[in-house]
Order: sequence, then structure tokens, then C-alpha cells
Amino acid sequence: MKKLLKRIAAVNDLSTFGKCSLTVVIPVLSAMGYEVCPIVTSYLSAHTGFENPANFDLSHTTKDITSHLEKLGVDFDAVFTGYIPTVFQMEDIKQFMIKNKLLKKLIMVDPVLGDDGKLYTFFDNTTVKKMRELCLYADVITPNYTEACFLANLPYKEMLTKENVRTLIDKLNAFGMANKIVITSVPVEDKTCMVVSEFGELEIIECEYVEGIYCGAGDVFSSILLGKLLEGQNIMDSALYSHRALTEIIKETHALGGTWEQGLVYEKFFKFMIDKS
Ligand code: PXL
Repeated sequence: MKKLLKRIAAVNDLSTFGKCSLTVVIPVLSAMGYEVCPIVTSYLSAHTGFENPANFDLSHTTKDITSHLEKLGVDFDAVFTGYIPTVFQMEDIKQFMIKNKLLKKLIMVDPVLGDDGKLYTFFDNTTVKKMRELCLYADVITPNYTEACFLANLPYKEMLTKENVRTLIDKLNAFGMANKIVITSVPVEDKTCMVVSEFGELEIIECEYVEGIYCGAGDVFSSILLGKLLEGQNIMDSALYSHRALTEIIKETHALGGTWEQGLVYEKFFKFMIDKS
């Protein structure tokens, strides 16, 4: 089977309402010119920020889905994981990741665990421990600041010094996590920053303040980042591009009166791409 485009296995949930996970990952990466093959981890009526979503855990399907893909010989250029509802499913995904890692495919883990200092509904310390294990097989991880604290087993502080950021990266490296780490929404010396680290070196990038916090922003960020990495751009340029795009999308969503639960008007990314090309 001739591969016409670079192909991404997108391991994430499908939430009908609330614009996150696959409803973001598929359109964004498709617009960037990739073939996106979803491996659906859970099917929800809405993301877990809404009260009592109907939630159908698809953990029991993962092994059958990935082994059929293997039988077909479907060859991926990247494996990109996000929300995984159970430790049981994380183990199956880990096996899929290991096979692709041995084939030298790009493995990117967005360790979806929580935000604002707290874990998302349904997650606990066992989830964190297992997510740490997945991160060991990743080339790139993209935690937000909350997730980075949980992964590093460090307390969530309202404000960090530059030395605290160094400690955070050192702790993640000590656990043996990905060579490339991009942490978003890090509060450093009264600024919101993005931390980009490669092989232990780190840069703290001050971000423009934009009003509004939206569910799924991390999914938009990591999707664009992956798209850029697969174009062959380095981690810093990819992170900066993704950050610029996300800033525009947040501004436009805020101007339209968006809310956290409804998520981002990521459709504005398509305009961003056209304007910047
Ligand atoms: O984007 C984060 C996310 C993804 N998937 C589900 C979620 C959330 C955040 O709340 O609930 C199901």
C-alpha cells in the first residue's frame, strides 16, 4: 500500500461536545497535510469538565484495533497520545508505542492528567505513575505545568523562580523522560512562560498575556507542535510557531465570547496558516 501522506496514529478520546482531543487533533493535523488515524480511547458525550458526561471507556478495544493495524501493515510516521482513561489501556498503548519506537517512529506523549494544580475527574496517583511510564518511551512530551508537577512528583507552586524550573526539568530527566520536553503555562517570576528543553538544556520563553483559559488548548498546542516536528523543524521553532498560532486562536476565541468548557475556535488556525504562508 503506497503511503500518500505522512501518517499519524492519534491515540485520544472522542468527546462529542467541548472541542478537545480527537475533535481537535484530526482537523488540525489534517489541515497541516497529515493522514490522521484515530485510535479512540474513550467515547464521551462531552469532556470531563462537564458534569456527569456519558463516558464509554474503550480500553477493551485497543489491543484488537492495534493488532489488526499491524496485520494490515499500516506504517505510521508518528504515534501521538493524549487522554487515556485507564491504566489497563495505558499498558496496551505502551506496547504499541514500544513497537513503533523500535521502528524509529516519532513518539509524542501529551500526558493529559490535569490542570490548575488538580487531576482531571477519574484520575489518581496510579494514573500518574503509569503515565510516567509512558513518558519513558516518548521522544517528546508536552505536559502543562500541572502535569509536569505530577510527573516530576513536585508540589504545585503558584509561582516559580528560574531555579525551580531547572529543578522541574532535572526531576523529569531523572525519571528518564523524553529528550524533548515542552511545558506550557508555567508561572515564572510573575510571567506566564513556556519551557522548552532538549537533552537537559532549557529555555524559558515569556509568553504574551492573553485573556481566557480554554479546555483543549493543550490539544491544539501539541497537535500543531507535532505537525511542525514532522515537517522537520526543530523543537524550539516548532514550539514557537505553535505558541504563536495558539495565541491568535485564544485572542479570537475570547473576542467571540468563548467559554472554558466550549473550548477554542481552533478553526481560526486554518486562517493563521494561510496568513502566515
Ligand atoms: O484536553 C483535555 C481533555 C481531554 N479529554 C477529556 C477531558 C479533557 C479535559 O478535561 O475531559 C475527556
